[in-house]
Amino acid sequence: MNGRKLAEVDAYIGLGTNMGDRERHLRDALALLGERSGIRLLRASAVYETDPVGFTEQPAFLNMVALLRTDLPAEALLDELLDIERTLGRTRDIRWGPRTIDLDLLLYGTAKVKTERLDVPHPRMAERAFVLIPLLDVIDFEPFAERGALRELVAHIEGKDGVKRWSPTTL
Ligand code: GSY
Repeated sequence: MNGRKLAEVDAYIGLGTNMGDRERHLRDALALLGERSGIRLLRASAVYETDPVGFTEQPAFLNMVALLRTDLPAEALLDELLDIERTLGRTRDIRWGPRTIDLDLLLYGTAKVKTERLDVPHPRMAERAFVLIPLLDVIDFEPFAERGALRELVAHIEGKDGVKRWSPTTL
C-alpha cells in the first residue's frame, strides 16, 4: 500500500433472516456493521416481512437494506460481511433454505465488480421485490437507469404483494 486512503464509497447491503429471533439478528447485524473499522452505517430501511422466493417451503423472511459509507475495497467489505454472518452463527443447511442472517453486497457505489467471489450490482436484485422495496427507503441515486426509474420498476415488480412493512428501524 502507498498509505493513501481509498476514496469513500456508498455501499448498499441487503439483510435477510428467517430463522430464530429474526428481529434480533437484524439488530445485531446492524450494530456489528456500525462497529467495524472502515464502515459507517448511514441509513437503514424499514423492516419488511416477505414471502420466501425460490424455495418457497420455508418460513417468511425479514428483509431490509442498509446504506454504508466505506473506505474498504469491495472484497474487503465482503470479508467483513461474511465475518459478521459467522459471528451471528449463520447456519444454512439447504442451499436456498432457511438462514440465520444473510448479508448481500447489492451495490458498491456505481461500480461493476466481477471477481470469483463478487458480482456487483447483485445480478438478481432488479427482479426481487424483497430487495427493491427496502432499497427505495434508503437509495439516493438511480441504479438501473437503463430500465427506467427505480420507483417505476418497483411499481410493476412481481411478488410485491408478498412484501409487507413489519416495522420502522430503531436507528
Ligand atoms: O439472499 C436471499 C435469501 N433469500 C430470500 C430472502 O432474503 N427473502 C425472501 N423473501 N426470499 C428469499 N429467498 C432467498 S434464497
